[in-house]
Amino acid sequence: MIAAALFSLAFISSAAASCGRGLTFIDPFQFDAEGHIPIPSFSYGTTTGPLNWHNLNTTAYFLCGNGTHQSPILINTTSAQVPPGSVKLNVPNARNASFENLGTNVEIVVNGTLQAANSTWKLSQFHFHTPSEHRLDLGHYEAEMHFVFAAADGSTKVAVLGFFIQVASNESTPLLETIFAHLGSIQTPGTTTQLPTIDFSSFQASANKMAYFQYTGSLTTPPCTEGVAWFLATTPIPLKIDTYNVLKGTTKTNNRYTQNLLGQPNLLEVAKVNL
Ligand SMILES: *[C@@H]1O[C@H](CO)[C@@H](O)[C@H](O)[C@H]1NC(C)=O
Ligand SMILES: *[C@@H]1O[C@H](CO)[C@@H](O)[C@H](O)[C@H]1NC(C)=O
Ligand SMILES: *[C@@H]1O[C@H](CO)[C@@H](O)[C@H](O)[C@H]1NC(C)=O
Ligand SMILES: *[C@@H]1O[C@H](CO)[C@@H](O)[C@H](O)[C@H]1NC(C)=O
Ligand SMILES: *[C@@H]1O[C@H](CO)[C@@H](O)[C@H](O)[C@H]1NC(C)=O
Ligand SMILES: *[C@@H]1O[C@H](CO)[C@@H](O)[C@H](O)[C@H]1NC(C)=O
Ligand SMILES: CC(=O)N[C@H]1CO[C@H](CO)[C@@H](O)[C@@H]1O
Ligand SMILES: [Zn+2]
Repeated sequence: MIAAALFSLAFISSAAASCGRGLTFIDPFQFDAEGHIPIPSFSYGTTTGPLNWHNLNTTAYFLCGNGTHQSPILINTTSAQVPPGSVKLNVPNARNASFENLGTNVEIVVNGTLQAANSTWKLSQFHFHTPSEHRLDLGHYEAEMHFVFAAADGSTKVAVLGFFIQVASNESTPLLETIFAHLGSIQTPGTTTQLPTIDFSSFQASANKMAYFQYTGSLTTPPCTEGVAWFLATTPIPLKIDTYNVLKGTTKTNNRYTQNLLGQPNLLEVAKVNL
């Protein structure tokens, strides 16, 4: 058993980040020789899952096991917020955007900007977790969407704009319905499809009217980089149940467990000491 585990660890290559995908200072983007997207070495399974990410590369993934400002976290209705108008998302209509199955999640690569926390940020991609990663008043939502940004000034600062997604029988979010209609084309990890023009105007108009929970945490996937400016919409967005089932059938379970309070020892350190 141990020999088998060591054997498979020997084949784990360099860092491949899902949440940080496209941030070249974290995860240099490249296709393999066949034009497929390389699949990350970490997973949401057992020995390569979130409890053991730090051991997949104790140098590169050190913070996954030892960071003290890790995400996701428990949020509650009294957590710090920025009011409506503090966050301005601007995503022009995207033509021929790539929709990619990274194995650990599905992402859409589009251009756009965010203005928040007195800074301008450049959109790298957005992707989905099922169920949600953050929990509100202890409860998960069915999914969570992450728009990932790099600082526009060229520094290595990262921001994530997150939205809880709640299933509904009577309403949905047109942007999500448009995108998820193409999930059937990327069922195989490593595959990609091109999307027809996507119109973000109504989604961003409503996003720009929302209040956001705000805190500084980390990427929720290896290398679990800290100093990430998080903005999480206080209002969930709806998704039709049937569409949600197609998303979940593709992404399966891809949420990291909630981490310790900001500034407190990493939960794995706490468990190690007390085990
Ligand atoms: C761990 O990550 C470092 C830095 O990214 C890299 O140089 C090294 O090859 C990785 N080690 C393994 C075993 O993958
Ligand atoms: C709400 O969250 C804050 C910040 O994490 C925490 O200090 C507070 O104890 C929480 N309150 C409840 C009722 O859970
Ligand atoms: C769409 O993007 C793909 C991949 O980047 C490219 O091969 C193709 O030529 C593009 N099509 C159009 C109409 O721009
Ligand atoms: C994003 O911008 C780059 C550079 O201007 C352009 O080549 C690319 O086609 C744009 N992508 C989309 C989806 O519009
Ligand atoms: C943005 O700038 C204003 C004015 O300088 C300041 O009061 C505010 O605290 C800043 N907000 C953030 C999130 O840095
Ligand atoms: C859908 O149903 C929910 C729960 O009953 C309700 O809160 C919401 O307003 C309804 N939405 C529409 C568009 O009818
Ligand atoms: C190797 C290392 O730096 N370990 C640290 C991990 O974090 C705990 C506190 O949470 C420190 O006590 C350890 O020294
Ligand atoms: Zn994410």
